Amino acid sequence: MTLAALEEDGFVVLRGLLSDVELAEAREHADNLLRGAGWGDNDFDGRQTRRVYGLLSRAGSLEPLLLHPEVRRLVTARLGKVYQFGMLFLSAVDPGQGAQPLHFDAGVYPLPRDVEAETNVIWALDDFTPTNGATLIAPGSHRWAAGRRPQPDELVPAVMPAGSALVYSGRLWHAAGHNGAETTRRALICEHVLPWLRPADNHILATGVDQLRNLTPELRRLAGVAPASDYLGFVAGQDPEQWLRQN
Ligand SMILES: O=C(O)CCC(=O)C(=O)O
Repeated sequence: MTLAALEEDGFVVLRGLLSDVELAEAREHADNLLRGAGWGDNDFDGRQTRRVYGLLSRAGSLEPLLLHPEVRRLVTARLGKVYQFGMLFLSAVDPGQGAQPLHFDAGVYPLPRDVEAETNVIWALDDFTPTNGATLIAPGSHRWAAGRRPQPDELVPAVMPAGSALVYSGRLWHAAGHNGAETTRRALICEHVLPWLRPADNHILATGVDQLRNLTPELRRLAGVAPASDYLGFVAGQDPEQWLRQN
């Protein structure tokens, strides 16, 4: 049912995926990482938005979110068994931040519009409300032809309680909304990309080989260490896991 909604509407909101403890721990870890992060220096990242990248070596209490089985079930259904993280970051949309420019995440790839190259998730670490910058989405826009852009009346805010996950197609038009509230809207944003595409973030470089060895095998695979198929993603003719054990 959730998969059918994701395919039909281009998004689905999964509520109540985290226990109170998991949510509290994720928020605390997010705050530690966000502390000291500066605002963006461009309109897309947000001049009143803080972003933190390079999460894999310090995922901590965010790891259960990155590997949540319900999200992974949907992503696997859309992308297949092998996929990798694309862009992965914490985002803190501070009060006063205007709405982000509309976009679809897979727009970074020169692919036909009907290819599902990405299935992504925005974890709400705070309640997402119409006033605090809930993500604006254009339902069904993942099926739109190239060149069609959403009109204002085609956008709805993805209102959801903290601990929910907005799972959406990389072809869905969306943007962070305007935060007119007095509190920050925090989110963990995680893209999942077909294994034969270059991911938007270079997780191998950001994490480093030594830290990659310390990740759980699943997180390491998703960092892009898993080959897309025999030979595609090998290191010196070897499967990367074997290479990591021997080097
Ligand atoms: O924060 C959001 O609600 C969406 C952010 C987003 O789509 C992006 O930065 O690419």
